[in-house]
Amino acid sequence: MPKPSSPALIPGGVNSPARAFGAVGGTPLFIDRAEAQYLYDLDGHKYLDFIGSWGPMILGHCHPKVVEATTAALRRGTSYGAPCEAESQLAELVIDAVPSIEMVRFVSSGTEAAMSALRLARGFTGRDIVVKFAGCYHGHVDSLLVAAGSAALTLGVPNSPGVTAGTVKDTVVLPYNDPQKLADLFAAKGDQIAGVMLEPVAGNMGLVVPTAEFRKALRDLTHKHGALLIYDEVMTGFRLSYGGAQQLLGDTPDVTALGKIIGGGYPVGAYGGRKDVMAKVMPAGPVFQAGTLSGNPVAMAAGIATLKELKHNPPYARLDAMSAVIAAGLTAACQERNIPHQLNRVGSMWTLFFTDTPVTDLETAKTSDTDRFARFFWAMMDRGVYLPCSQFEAAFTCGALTDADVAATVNAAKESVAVLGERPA
Ligand code: KE4
Repeated sequence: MPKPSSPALIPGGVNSPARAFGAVGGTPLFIDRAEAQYLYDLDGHKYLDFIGSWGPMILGHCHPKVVEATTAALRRGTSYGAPCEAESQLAELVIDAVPSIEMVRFVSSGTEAAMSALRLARGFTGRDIVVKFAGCYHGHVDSLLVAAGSAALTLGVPNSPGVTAGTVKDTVVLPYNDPQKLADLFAAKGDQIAGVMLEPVAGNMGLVVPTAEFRKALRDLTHKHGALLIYDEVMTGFRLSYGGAQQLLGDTPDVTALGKIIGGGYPVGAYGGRKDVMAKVMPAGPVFQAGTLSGNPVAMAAGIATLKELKHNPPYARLDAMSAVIAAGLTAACQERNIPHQLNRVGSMWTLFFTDTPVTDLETAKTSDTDRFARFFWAMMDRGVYLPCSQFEAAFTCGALTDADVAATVNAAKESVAVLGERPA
């Protein structure tokens, strides 16, 4: 079987470092096909998929309604480079779902969404400084590739070569869940801050939950100083509830970045928010942003079908219940073996950290035993359970899972934890 892609053809043999298995060792699986809750590799092995393409596949793979909608769209042409009705249909669904979004612009990735939201915040306020939080990842936009999470953290380049000092001189990085440090910054430079961007539930340092105090400080301080509060919901949007993390938490940001699920597996990102802010986006306003494949009709069809299914048959309660059973099983398995662990979960996003320190930010996430995680990852893989290949990522439960799959996952976890070495105290 010829290698489908090799390091001789593509750097590292992958088109995104997050899937390079850098943190767990070994060679990435090459996937032949996916269906419902399963991935199938080139050798025909079947895996329960807890990555779901890093979030998009909340309904599972090849959902009939998504396949039907995209097949029909394909036959009407794949890209027009001109407005089409599907863009407005998906825009209406997004605006209807997320109360803080009054107007939305589609792009082709979460990176583009975050990058454009950042430019918009600076264009709207006329200010330069943007604030991000260590361990949060907003795609590979230069000015936010500082203390970044996800693959940047996993592979040890949270501050990538090629990002110049000039590019990041107006980026301030603070610790997540530290309202005092945020207040100190605003006291010193509040009138220079264009925006504060964060993952409202963080998934890119592993799953980290924001405190209510932190979220209140974010909203109060940005209001008080005229800075924009930007929720990067690329991962949490339509994942944690139909209205995203902000609906689940009861928050109202000024701008929201979206991606992943709104494309239903196709390349779609979006940014949206207050009408007065979005009115600054070209051609309505002066803030430039453009894209050849933005609003692509086939991608729009996938997003429309996905959001309609989520709206009319909301899976959230069941996703939460199944994830709770999995979390309880993982926790019990570690307790039985006296293995230091923290299980952080919000709905269908969860991470098992191998540390006895509560994980509330990047520094505490980094106390995890990543070697033990790697051994756990492979033990689960050997038992047909495909987890994210890094301690610093979130797992995603999908709606195609059955109760039998959940039980099999818990059983695989018990067997996998048993090989991790600790003995009862
Ligand atoms: P994309 O450009 O990869 O579509 O989105 C970037 C992005 C922005 N914001 C958040 C909160 C994100 O989680 C992401 C991308 N997430 C990673 C997984 N942690 C994508 C996986 C990858 O890079 O291959």
